[in-house]
Amino acid sequence: MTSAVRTRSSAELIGAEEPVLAHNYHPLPVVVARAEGAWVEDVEGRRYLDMLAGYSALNFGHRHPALIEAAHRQLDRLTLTSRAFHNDRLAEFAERLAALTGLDMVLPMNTGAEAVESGVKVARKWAYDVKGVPADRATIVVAADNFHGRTTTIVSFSTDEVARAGFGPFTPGFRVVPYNDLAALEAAVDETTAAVLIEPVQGEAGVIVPDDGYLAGVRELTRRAGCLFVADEIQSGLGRTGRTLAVDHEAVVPDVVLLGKALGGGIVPVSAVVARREVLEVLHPGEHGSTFGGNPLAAAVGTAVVELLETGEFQRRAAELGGILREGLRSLVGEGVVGFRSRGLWAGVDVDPALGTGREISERLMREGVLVKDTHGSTIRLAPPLTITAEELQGALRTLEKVLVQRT
Ligand code: IF1
Repeated sequence: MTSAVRTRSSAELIGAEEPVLAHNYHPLPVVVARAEGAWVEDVEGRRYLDMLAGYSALNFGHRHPALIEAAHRQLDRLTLTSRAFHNDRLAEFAERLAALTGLDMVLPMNTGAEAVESGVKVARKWAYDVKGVPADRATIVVAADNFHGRTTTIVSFSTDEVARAGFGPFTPGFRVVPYNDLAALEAAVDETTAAVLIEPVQGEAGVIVPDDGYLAGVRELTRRAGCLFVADEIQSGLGRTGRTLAVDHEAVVPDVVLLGKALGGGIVPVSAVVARREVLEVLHPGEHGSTFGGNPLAAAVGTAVVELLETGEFQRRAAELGGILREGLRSLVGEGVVGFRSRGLWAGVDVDPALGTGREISERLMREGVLVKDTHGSTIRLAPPLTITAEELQGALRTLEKVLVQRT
């Protein structure tokens, strides 16, 4: 007997998740059913402007036609071989991604955390095989308030108790220094240091943009100390800040760049470690791997993403629209906004705590048709798709102004 497939309401779907889905998130009470461009639609047909864009995994908007076409084309040909065999998509993906970043070699992975973990392993192996650090003595210097993912090793060097508590024992070999502090960084680097691993802009910490010269300082300091500069561009990269990579704002070329999120076009998980040849050549067959890393579907979508970025169009849009975002936020300072940081189409907005928590502001915005995500306290993050129009962005800013004066 076929039961009629009745579409459950948002409320019914939220209720149905409760007993069967791990409670590792506290989502806003919106159930998205379809999306296109910068807009999503819930089960009841209500539309929302997506100002989170999957934490920058949707830089090209929901279902960008060129990316969907690349995925469909590949789905009809080949989806997975494992790396036990070659596939006809991977060479072009690696060539064009290396060229886009100005580096030499690519290690394809899937999630951002896998790229970070792979970067840690490669940096350590480089320290032993190339720099000559004694076995198991390599150290990696990271920044306080970092966010690099959720694996046990990665949370080992997190300074966020919520991300760490209950997951010990932790991986040793990491030193934590304040972000945006070159003197502290210099003091932490020594002959055991394999790498300095930082976000060029700290995302989860609230879109913390370092002082001009910080990234160039890290580059010079690591060059002088003979250790690697590993830039985690998983959230800041691929057009978000108005340049291909956030490090481009200071014309800095790291030894290793970690990419993810938008590299998969919002369709499949695609991440990568992109590095100088000397670094990735420390890996030999059998020493590292992944079932899905470099699969033909991921490579086809990743190549289409790189192709979108090769023209510079999205980077220019993020820079231009970022000016509108910045001006709009500046006009709200003193009108409910106590401060903000922005770079390109990415902003961390500190709302007056008297007006509510970040969560409460996010819920008010949701009721007005705009989706954002709070980070900590009363800070919300704005990271729309780079395909958003100026009118849509100005509409979102007007809505933010409206909810800041609401008390409900
Ligand atoms: C969650 C945060 C953002 C990242 C950077 C590596 C990764 C991330 C700079 C790992 C991932 C995601 C994780 C997701 C929410 C989101 C997030 F709030 F967690 F911190 F964006 F700020 N490096 N960030 O931002 O990539 O393994 O997730 O693919 O865990 O809730 P991933």
